[in-house]
Amino acid sequence: MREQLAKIREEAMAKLSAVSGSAELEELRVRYLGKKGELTAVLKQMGSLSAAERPEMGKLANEVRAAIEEKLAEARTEVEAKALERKLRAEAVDVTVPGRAPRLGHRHPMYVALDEMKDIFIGMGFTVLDGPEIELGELNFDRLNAEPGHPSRDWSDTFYFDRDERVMLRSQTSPMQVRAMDTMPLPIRMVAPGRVYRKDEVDATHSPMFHQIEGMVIDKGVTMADLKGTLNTVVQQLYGEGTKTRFRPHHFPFTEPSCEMDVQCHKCGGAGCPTCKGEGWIELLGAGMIHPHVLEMAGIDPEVWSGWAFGFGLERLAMRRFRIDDLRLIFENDVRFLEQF
Ligand code: 2U9
Repeated sequence: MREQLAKIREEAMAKLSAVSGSAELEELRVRYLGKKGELTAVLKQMGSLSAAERPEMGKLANEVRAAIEEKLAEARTEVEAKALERKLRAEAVDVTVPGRAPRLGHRHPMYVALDEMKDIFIGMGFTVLDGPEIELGELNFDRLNAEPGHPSRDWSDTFYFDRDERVMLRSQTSPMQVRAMDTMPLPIRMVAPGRVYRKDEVDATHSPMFHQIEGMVIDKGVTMADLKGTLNTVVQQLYGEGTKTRFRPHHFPFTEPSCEMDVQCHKCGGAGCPTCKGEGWIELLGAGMIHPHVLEMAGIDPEVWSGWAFGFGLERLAMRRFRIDDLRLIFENDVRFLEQF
């Protein structure tokens, strides 16, 4: 038995000195110290020893176990250190290698124009609202005074989801004004930018999806003078101090009276040139005093409250601002085009 123990010790020491990985280490631990290990097997034979031999052999066996445990711990420390070193080497980063500069994008030119617009209105105390692009026909048409049979409700113009014309892709952002009237306390000053949809064929100036920004003010004693004053202020900020505007009468079902606003051509100063098609003026937006019936439908008393509203197309604004001559370029998302702004 003495020889057996000496052999186990010698062998274990040799094997543990040459161990190379943690799996092998575990294998050796089980082999020598495990329940079914070599040392346990020897100890099981203790019963056959004489009472005089037993303590001596027990002491020897314990020494062997202690020696193997110590060596095992030593080998484990070494294996772990080697593994850490390997990992560090594999994951090393050479901080002296020159970096690769990331290609930074920027806002789409139309959103540059939109953000500028939002800033101007926020500066005047307007709230910016966002709303659904899938709308109820009721909010998009009925509540805006566009009666059944109104040309804008035609199937050739509008994307409906059902035969009853109950659900549709909004054709204007105006339903957001209706939602505002239904939910916000008076007085209201709000703008609603967003996508709108109309069944237009794609060409240089048309797209079945485009963006609008519309706005509305409702308060006591609001008049056409407020409309003109506010929109003139917006134009001065957009196109510079001293930019001239003119208002022409127009018709919309949701405003009465209605008008369109032109800005004097920035290219020729009003003399007439290709940019303004010889007119000297460029159409910018539509506006008007909110129709009393539109206020009534929202439960707002037109004898007490009055308001004005406006709407314009964002693509046209961005195209003029950045001198883009084809609407399709705005939506194609060709980086070679977008990079220029
Ligand atoms: C409510 C009351 C009034 C919104 C308005 C316009 C005039 C207008 C178009 C111009 C070109 C949009 O991009 S475009 O197609 N819009 O001219 N929009 S007044 O008037 C409202 C809206 C909601 C309750």
